[in-house]
Amino acid sequence: TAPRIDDAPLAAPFQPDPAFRADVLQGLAQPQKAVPARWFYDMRGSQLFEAITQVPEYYPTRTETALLQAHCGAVAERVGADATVVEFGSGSSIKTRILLKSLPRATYVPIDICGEFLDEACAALQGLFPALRIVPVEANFMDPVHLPLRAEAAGGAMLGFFPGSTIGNLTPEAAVDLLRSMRETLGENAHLLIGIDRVKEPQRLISAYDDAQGVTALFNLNLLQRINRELGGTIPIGEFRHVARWNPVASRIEMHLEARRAIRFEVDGEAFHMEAGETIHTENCHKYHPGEMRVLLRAGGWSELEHWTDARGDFSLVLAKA
Ligand code: AVI
Repeated sequence: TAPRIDDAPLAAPFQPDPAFRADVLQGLAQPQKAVPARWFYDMRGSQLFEAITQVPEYYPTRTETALLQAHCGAVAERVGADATVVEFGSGSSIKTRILLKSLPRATYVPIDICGEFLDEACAALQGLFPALRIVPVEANFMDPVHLPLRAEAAGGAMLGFFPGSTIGNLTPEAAVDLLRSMRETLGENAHLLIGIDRVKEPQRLISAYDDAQGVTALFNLNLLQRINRELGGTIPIGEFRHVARWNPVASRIEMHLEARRAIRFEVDGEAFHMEAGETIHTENCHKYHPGEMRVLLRAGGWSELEHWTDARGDFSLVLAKA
C-alpha cells in the first residue's frame, strides 16, 4: 500500500555534532576536565557573548570600538576603499560597520561557526549597506578556510580583520599557527587588522570576566545546558558555579565551572564523577604586553605597521602586513 502522509516523519531526528561529542567526552575524561571554548557559541551562547560586551566591567569592546573609530581612516588609506575584508569569527559584525564606513567599495567575507547567527548578522548589515557585496562563510576559522574568492577575483587588496582579542583565547603556540594560516588564506601582500588585549591589574581583568550582573556566569553555564540538550547529558547545572581566575605564569584569565559538591552525571550514556571544588576548565584569555604582540605577529608571518592604543593603555589595535 502507498505510504500515507501522516506516516511521514515530521522532522529528521537531531544529530549531535560528532566533533562536539568527541571534544566533550574526551575533555571530561581528563584529570583536569576541560571543554574547548569554541563550543560556547551556539545561538544562546552567541547572544550571551553580545550581552557581555555591554556590561560595564567588560572594557575590551568599548575600548576597541573607540580605537577603530579613531583609526579606520588610516587603515583605509593603507588598504584602499575597494579592499576585501575577511573577518575571522564575525559574530554580530557590529565593529565591522565602523570599518566598512571607511571602505565604501569593499567586499565583506564574514567567517563564523554559527550559521544561524551569521545569517542574522548578514541580513542586518545588508540593510545598513545595501550596495555591499557580502560573501558569508560558515566555518570554524581555526581550521584552514577556503575562501570563495581571492583578491584577484574581488579586485582590491585583502584585509584580514580579527578584532576583540579573540587571538587571546588561543595558547601562544596555537595563536602563531592561526596567524600563519590566516596569512595562507589571505595571500601575499595582505594586511591584518587585529585587536589584542593587554596585561593589566589582575582585579580589573577578573571583574571583566566575572561581572556583577552575572552575564559571564550565564555564558559559561550555557555550555552545560548545550551538553545536556545536544548530547543527552544529565549534568545538574545548579550545582556548578562560574569562576574566573588570573594565572600569572601563563598571563591569562581562566574560566572554570566549579562543582559545589560531589556529583555524578552522564553524557551520551558515559558516566562522570566530580569532587566538590573540582572544575571543568572552559576558556583561556591570554593578555599580552605590546612587545610580546610584535613577537607573536612576527612568528605568525606578519610585520607590525601601526600600533594604536587608548589613553589608559588597556587595549591594542594593530595593523600588520604579510
Ligand atoms: C571572544 N573572546 C575574545 C572573549 C574574551 O574576552 O576572551 C570571550 C569571553 N569570555 C568571557 N567573556 C568574554
